[in-house]
Amino acid sequence: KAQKPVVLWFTGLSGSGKSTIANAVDELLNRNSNHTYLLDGDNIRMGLNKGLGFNEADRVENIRRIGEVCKLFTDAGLIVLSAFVSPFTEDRAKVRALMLENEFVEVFVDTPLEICEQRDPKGLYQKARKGEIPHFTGISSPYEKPEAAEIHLKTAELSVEEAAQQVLDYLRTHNYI
Ligand code: GGZ
Repeated sequence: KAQKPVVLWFTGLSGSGKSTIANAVDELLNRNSNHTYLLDGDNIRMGLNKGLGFNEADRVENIRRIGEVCKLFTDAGLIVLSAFVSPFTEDRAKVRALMLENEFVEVFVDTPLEICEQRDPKGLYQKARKGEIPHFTGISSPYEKPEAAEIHLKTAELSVEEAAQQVLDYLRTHNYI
């Protein structure tokens, strides 16, 4: 089935729903017979980027390597879904610059900090508040919001399925799928 390679770059706070929504988009794309690959902490920070932590230098290197992997996979023709906090505007811009024109679509998973902190599925915010996790995004490390993301998901107003559908609509409207 015809598709144009693209990176869907999900960015947002810990607990914002990046991975959950990216997985829902992945499932919809696969149902549509598209060829995809999903990158997240589970398959990158456990393997290729094992040994990188969360200080600024390590995050920069984390995102740089992920960008290079995205480049390889789009060269192979895939639709890549990448779900990392990626808190720094400059690092996201560098990945964008690595890709061909129109092969990078930024998806801002815009969930307010208060909601992420209320959810706190892994108890990380609570630990961060107690000072037990240094450089925690939103608490003791900055998150620079995208100013011009192609797709802005206001998750407080959307279900996971609606958010995923918004991404699919964008891909259809712009003839990626
Ligand atoms: C932010 C952290 C931290 C710190 C561990 N700050 O909710 P999660 O658990 O599953 O998602 C977070 C994930 C962030 O890794 P990324 O590779 O996406 O980050 S970045 O793009 O900034 O390199 C969280 C967990 O790892 N985690 N420590 N200090 N998130």
